[in-house]
Amino acid sequence: MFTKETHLKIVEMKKKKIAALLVMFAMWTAKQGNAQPLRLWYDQPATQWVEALPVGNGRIGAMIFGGVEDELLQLNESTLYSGGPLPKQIAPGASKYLPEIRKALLENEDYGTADRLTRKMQGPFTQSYMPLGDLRITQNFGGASVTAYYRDLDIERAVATTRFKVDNVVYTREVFISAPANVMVVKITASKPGALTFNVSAASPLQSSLATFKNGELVLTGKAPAHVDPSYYNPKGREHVIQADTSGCNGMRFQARLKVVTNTGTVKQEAEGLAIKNATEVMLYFTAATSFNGFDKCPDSEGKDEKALSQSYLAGALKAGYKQLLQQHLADYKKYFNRVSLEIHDSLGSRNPQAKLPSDKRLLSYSKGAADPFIETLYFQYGRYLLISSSRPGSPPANLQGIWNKELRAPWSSNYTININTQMNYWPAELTNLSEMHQPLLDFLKDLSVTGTRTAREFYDARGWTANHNSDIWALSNPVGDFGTGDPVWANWPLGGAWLARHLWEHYNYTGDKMFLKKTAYPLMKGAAEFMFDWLIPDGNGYWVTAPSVSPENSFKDAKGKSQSVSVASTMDMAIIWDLFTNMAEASKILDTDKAFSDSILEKRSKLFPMQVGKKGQLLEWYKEFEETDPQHRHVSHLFGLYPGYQITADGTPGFFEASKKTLQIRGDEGTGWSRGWKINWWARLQDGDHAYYLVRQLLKYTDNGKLDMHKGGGTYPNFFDAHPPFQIDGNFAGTAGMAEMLLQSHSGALHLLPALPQAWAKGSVRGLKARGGFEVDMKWQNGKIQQARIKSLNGNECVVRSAKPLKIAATGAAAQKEGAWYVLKFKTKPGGIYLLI
Ligand code: FUC
Repeated sequence: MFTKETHLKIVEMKKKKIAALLVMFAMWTAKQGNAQPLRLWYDQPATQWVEALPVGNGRIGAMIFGGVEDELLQLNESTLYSGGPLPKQIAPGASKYLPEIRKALLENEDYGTADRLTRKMQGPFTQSYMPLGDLRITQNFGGASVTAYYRDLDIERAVATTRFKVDNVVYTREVFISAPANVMVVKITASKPGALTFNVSAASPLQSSLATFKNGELVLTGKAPAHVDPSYYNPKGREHVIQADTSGCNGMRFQARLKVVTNTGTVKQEAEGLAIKNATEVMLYFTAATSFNGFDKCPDSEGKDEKALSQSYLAGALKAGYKQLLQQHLADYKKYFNRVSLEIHDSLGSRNPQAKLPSDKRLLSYSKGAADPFIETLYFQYGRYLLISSSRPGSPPANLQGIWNKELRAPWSSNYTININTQMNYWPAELTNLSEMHQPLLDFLKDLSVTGTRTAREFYDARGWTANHNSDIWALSNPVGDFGTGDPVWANWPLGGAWLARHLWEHYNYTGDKMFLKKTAYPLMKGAAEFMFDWLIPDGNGYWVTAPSVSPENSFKDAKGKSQSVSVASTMDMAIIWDLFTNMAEASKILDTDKAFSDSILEKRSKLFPMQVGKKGQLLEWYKEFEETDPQHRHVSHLFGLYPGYQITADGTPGFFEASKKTLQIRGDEGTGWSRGWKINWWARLQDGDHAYYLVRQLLKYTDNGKLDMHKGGGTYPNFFDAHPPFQIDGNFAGTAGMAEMLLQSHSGALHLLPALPQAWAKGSVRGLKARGGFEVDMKWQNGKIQQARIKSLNGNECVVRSAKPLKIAATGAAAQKEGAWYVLKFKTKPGGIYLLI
């Protein structure tokens, strides 16, 4: 008889079985784990910057060359910029050109006049991100031969090691940069007692002076210029680097400090540095601080006390000592890094002959076609490593080069380009479980909204806030171009703030943090929406349009065949506004606030100038079917609605979904690093795993700086930095995000498991990816099909899972139903609940 007891027994047995399955699953993913250690390693020192290895804590950054007799650690501090706060007024009266521009565009289709007048609506360029200096360790071996050379960057520990042998002595240098202690630690050892004799010194390309002290301390004190022009702006007769600003605010101060600690040998003070003799183990503790005191404070007259700061960081580190610093660093770093693991099955595993190659040669061999999934997982995790190392709460957002820059006039000022690059830096943040690393960008938006409110009023006669093509640590938001020399195709583009605002919304989506939505996100999103509300104008045919409008940074041919860029309602403009208005309305519903405003933006949204499909079946980039000046242009801005937006989906807008595919086919797979990175994400959203994978391989194409094709030469440097070329970190981040997007998507109301799995990734597992709605997802798959998924519900929201193969909930047996092309499984969850799907 089926008694209550039998029933309870069955329930108990089932529970045990599920518990056992969960344990097996955990063991399986652990075993699958990283069969090969996640390391970049080399058998020779770096001979150029893109071979050096990056370490960082969001604040201090170092590029380690691993030289034997001459070791170079090129240093950065993430707040060190030229310039100072922006004036309250930039170009009074700039908005007065708008009526004339709009008349030229809407009444006369006179793009030339519109272009000419739009140039009058420009302000200054941004300032530049500065290098801090070089730390040199010189060890003279008198030409003795070096054997067993090895250097690596262990991204599971965020520790870099250089090791070599001279005269039978093994010398080791180990470097890490601790975020909790804000200090870089270099541990130098010799295998033979007393064999360590070297000099350490520091210098800066900025105005600076070095002081050395008897107690083994070295202090580099300096000042950033009051102004630095972008590297691409070189009008004759102009000083491009201005050290002092006698009429306004002088530049930022900095101080870097290093202390040598050793129990063995001697430390001697010399004019150029410190001389260490006959030691066995030596610690170098290095830290740095600047006088940066916020985007609106003069870093000189209102600056922080960089001396006191650097002293206190160093004192703290010395008090803690090496052992504790290392422990603290590892605990802190691993807390973030270990949240996600990815394994793509390699049938040869560690027997793969590629595994014996140093990382640069291995990458080269991979880019010539070798099957080596480890390179892909390494690249994926390297993106996460770079984000943890360059973007920490309290630091500025990661810039065009993260935090690693050696040049006074770096490419594009190593600043924020917000028509794609800065946003791209943060694509992996939420999805790959690094929500905290998103914080610097979200905090920055508060600053940007302050200058952006002035820009909205002064340049566009509108409420709310806006930002254009570029920004910097001073939260510049005006159209750049130095008052008229900029090309509107990039300079005049007031959509940057609205695009950035979606990061606030996504942070809420992934975390479910309602307090954040209410206090931080909503007011900023609303300000961005108010600007767009005012910026839209009627086109006379019943639609709301933007004018002037550009599609970054592409141009078209007008009726006379002349290249133009300023027109009306570019597809990207409309897509960003649609995205913002949609998210805003949703946020207002969740918070139960501002219904009238929400209704008004939804009303405008319903009459936004629509997306259109052109003669070739492609999505149109502009409001008319113009001929493109460069049909293979690296920007494909009109696909914003496909990714990062979600206006275009397979089920919701199948026509535009197909047109997006056509657009990408016409554009081709070439491009800069970031362009290829974006394409991975687009093909993932188009659910074409093999095409996405092809682009992964394109992005990982080895490049060693030999040739510089600025527009189509994207790839990966020997140190796995993304090559635009030159180096730009955005491609690294887009690559990581894209690989995750191939495995998990959650933008259209469901957790889509393995939406774009390529044939090359037939077997594998992933642990810890995050999905919107507050879920953490582990999966394993085989023969291209999902085997099991484990979903942790963080907030107790209802979970909708979409997959190609029918899944059921192990605990209840509830099975997925076929819906269109997919199987869909819906279930209620409890906060903290774990659900095994088989
Ligand atoms: C945009 C891109 C360039 C480059 C620069 C930093 O202007 O078009 O390719 O990435 O940003």
